[in-house]
Amino acid sequence: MNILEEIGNITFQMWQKGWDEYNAGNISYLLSDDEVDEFEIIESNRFINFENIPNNLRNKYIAITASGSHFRVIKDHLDDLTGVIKVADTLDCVEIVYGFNNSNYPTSELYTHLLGHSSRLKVDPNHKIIMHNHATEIVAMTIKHELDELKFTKTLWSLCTECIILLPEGIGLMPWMVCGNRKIGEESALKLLEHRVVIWPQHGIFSAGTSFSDCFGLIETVNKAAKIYLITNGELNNVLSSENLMEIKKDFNLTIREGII
Ligand code: 2HA
Ligand code: ZN
Repeated sequence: MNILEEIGNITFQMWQKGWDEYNAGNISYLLSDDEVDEFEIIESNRFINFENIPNNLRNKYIAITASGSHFRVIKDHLDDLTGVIKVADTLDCVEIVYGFNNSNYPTSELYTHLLGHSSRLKVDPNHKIIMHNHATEIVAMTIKHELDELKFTKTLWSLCTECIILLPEGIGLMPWMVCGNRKIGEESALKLLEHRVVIWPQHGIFSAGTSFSDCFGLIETVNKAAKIYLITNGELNNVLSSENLMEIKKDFNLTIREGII
């Protein structure tokens, strides 16, 4: 299975979870040289302007979903609804070098994807993927819970034991912002320097990871905790205490984010 087929599979699974209504969500994947060789790369002369490209992205090839694509059907229209872009060597642009047939273009969240990859590559040499969707319970929790990053993380950690183990660095929580522009991309990329999960209140979630399963799993974990928060109506009587969390930290030898417990 090539990477675009894998994107088709995972986007369908995300839609099945109810996380990707209509055209919600986008995914991008940094291709290795070997993975690039699997595609018949073309010079399409279809460019997308992108100023101030971070140096560590120059000449990278990235597989990515199309703007407006419906995750329900991407797997059936891979050549239209996915493709590969190449970040220019010196110019302020990226070029479509595979796919995006029938006048399709990469996702409207291109800024967050590109700047996010740049951030993660600085802190994780194995980084590959940025994944975005509108996971329902996470969005609901941003409506009910105080929007303070440290308090939000503490609540998530305290709801189920695995949460602190999988996300010892906590989650990044953005203020609400208009989506699809450079500003939200830059702010998200700053969060992604320290976090693999970034939440956009009243919108959705981004995860960064080394495989589709890794990214999907991070979102599943946060969404599970958020679901528990909602099921219990935020009546947090028997959650994990700070002492319990410290026990987990010690036993699993975790480096956890300061200031939360
Ligand atoms: O592509 O999810 O954030 C649709 C979106 C925008
Ligand atoms: Zn979105």
